[in-house]
Amino acid sequence: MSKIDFTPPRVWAWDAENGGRFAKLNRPIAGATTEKELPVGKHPFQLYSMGTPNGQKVTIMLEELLEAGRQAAEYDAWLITIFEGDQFSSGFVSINPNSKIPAMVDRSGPKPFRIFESGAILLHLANKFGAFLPTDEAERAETYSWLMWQMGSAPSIGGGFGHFFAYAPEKIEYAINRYAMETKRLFDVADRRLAESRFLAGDTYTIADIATYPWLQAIANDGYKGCAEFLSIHEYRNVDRWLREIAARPAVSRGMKVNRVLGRDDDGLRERHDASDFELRSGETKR
Ligand SMILES: N[C@@H](CCC(=O)N[C@@H](CS)C(=O)NCC(=O)O)C(=O)O
Repeated sequence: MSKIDFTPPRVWAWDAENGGRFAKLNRPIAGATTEKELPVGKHPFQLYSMGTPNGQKVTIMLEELLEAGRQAAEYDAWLITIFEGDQFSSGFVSINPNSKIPAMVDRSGPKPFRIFESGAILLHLANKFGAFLPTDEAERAETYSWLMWQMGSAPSIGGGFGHFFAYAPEKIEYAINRYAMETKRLFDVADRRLAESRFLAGDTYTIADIATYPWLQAIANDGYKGCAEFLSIHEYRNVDRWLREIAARPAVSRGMKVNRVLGRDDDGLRERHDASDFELRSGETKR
């Protein structure tokens, strides 16, 4: 029977085979499935992530801090391969009970502590280093607003549009239309804002731009094959101007590569443990 004719039963039951590409990954229960500790490197920040847009937000931030000369932001970026279920290991669940990348351990002080959720990690780093977060109260409020706008939008773009356009085992017209409309609406929100302002929160580059860039560039650069044309992304001229300006930042270029194992090109850096790792051949890990 086609899923279009699906009549929900009174009580939902889990069909482990019915998740398409995600069948072996997503489950209706939380918690660890395997016992495995996380590795720990030598730097103050230990990041456990993968180079998806949510992961790239954090590696861009860390690279921006290093670019700004903040050596105390040195980090190890360990690869968590979500398609192999690494996010369900006991070690990972202990730092993120939600089993999603990115998650980080701040070991800069005497007592290490965890931080999960990309927006929380950006805020933690911005506050800790006093960077990419304006000090003026109104500008700071604007930064919080655009940051949370992005955090609220990502599930519609990735989990909604991306999932139904690229990954779902069948093309469901209703779902694709619903999320295409929402994704275009979100691009229009950004486009109108960027018509009046150089960056999302105002004149300065902030964690709101760092959070938003990986997601909007993924759609603009056809991260889901055919999506840029499908959504007529060329119409969003101000988003395009902003994407180009951010893409030109050296720290962004480095941050986008860290823990990246997916994608059409092969310049991803599987793990990052030292600034010199960016000189490694693609896919190589020095350890
Ligand atoms: N709101 C979370 C979302 C994180 C998230 O969805 N991560 C995805 C990769 S982009 C993931 O780990 N998925 C694995 C899974 O669903 O099991 C954040 O921003 O940190």
